[in-house]
Amino acid sequence: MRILAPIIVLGLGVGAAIGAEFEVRQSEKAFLPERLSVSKGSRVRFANDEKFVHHAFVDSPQFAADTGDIPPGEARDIVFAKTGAFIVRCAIHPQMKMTVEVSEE
Ligand SMILES: [Cu+2]
Repeated sequence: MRILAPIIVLGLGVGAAIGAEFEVRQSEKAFLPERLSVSKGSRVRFANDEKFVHHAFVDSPQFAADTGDIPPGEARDIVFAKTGAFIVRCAIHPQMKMTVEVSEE
């Protein structure tokens, strides 16, 4: 028999996968990890570890999404509904960049 225990997201480490949920940290004006592979429909949480606002977005011809401002200590999600490789940027810090690769489920 398989026992399903409750899973706590924090403490599993950078980029840890929980079902179709992933977490990206925003720390020292960088996204961690810099590259993440997920399946289509996955929810990626962007957590702000800093004392100032971040604002993650994707703007590609195939897929666009925007978290809006993410206040310090808070998180916002993006659901990646299309396959492809998408660059995530921060609207406030142009040097911040990561890639999310989305494959078929
Ligand atoms: Cu930022």
